[in-house]
Amino acid sequence: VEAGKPILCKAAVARKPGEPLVIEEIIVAPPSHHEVRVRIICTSLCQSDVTFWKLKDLPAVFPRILGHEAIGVVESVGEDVDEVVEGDVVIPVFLPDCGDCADCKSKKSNLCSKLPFQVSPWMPRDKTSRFTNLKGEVLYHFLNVSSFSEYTVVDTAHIVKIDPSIPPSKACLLSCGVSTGVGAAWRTANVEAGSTVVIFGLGSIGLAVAEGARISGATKIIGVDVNQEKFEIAKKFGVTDFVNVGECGDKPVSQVINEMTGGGADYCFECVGLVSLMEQAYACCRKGWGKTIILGVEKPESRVSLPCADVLQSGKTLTGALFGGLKAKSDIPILLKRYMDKELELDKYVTHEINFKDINKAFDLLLEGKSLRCVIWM
Ligand code: CXF
Ligand code: ZN
Repeated sequence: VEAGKPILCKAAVARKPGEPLVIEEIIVAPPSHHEVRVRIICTSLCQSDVTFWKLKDLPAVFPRILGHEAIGVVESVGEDVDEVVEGDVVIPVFLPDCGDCADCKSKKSNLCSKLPFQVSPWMPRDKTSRFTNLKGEVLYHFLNVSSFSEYTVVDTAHIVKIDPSIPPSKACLLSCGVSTGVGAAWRTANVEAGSTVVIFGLGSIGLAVAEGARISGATKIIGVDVNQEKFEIAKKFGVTDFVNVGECGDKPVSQVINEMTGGGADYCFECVGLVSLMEQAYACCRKGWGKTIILGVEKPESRVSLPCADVLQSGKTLTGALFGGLKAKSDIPILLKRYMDKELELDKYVTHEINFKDINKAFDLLLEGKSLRCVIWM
């Protein structure tokens, strides 16, 4: 490969909704202004990849290169790039951090206003693609990363340079899911020692919230799920108590939790993406200071409905967060240090490791509920 020249490499292309990805030869254009071309070391599968892979709604965004949780090496840089050089190890992140705008400069926001986050099929700055195939067909980008390819192009606002001594299969987890959960407990909620926390949904995000709450010193961490088997796994992540939604009888789950906690939890996290659970979560955070944080992805047009009496009188807070409220460039290195200091545990999320050619296996495992994180080696 040579800087400034197109690269021919392999990518796993999503051609039709819900159908297995196809490994194809593709052409990756050189990075443009403020962009870097990255050789992916490994990537992992996040639920959002599956969500967009299944999406049938128009306008259909296929063929597309999915994947957004990854780690790689800078192969070449475009013009006006001084943050990284060829050979630097980087983590791509779906959420931008330009460092320049009012939001990026404020510690109160992680929602860059220079390159506002949107689920777009293009590069964020010039709204074009860097991917074509040998027939000249354009392949769409995904979440500003598209890591299911040996090489990808990412805007510098979406990369974080990291210490190269960190094991890649652990570091890549901080690119999306684990950071989102841990960050939600740490940055969005700011869970204090002694807190009571409730987590709705014990998938990777919920377990990462538990991890963040445990590190923050929460004493009671209640996991809520429909699958009893999740409790055993969740204990390793700090969950101390379990509520099986199927075993609440006639009681709404919020009532069960209000009874267990003597009036509600300090922090409730919704990690499924269901309006009904968002409402239940709000109903069982404590009056006066309870905070409910939504991380689950519902249909964008869905509406949450809250009793006005509670909104006015209860003093509760309801909020959501992208990427757990983390600022990618400054917070990922902190989380990596906490991993190196053996405070943050990442190894236990990696339930499977496979070769890139078997990428469809990662989809099967996640769909069957058999994996937390399946690391895919390029
Ligand atoms: C999600 C967050 C909500 C929008 C789509 C992407 N993040 C990563 O998986
Ligand atoms: Zn993700």
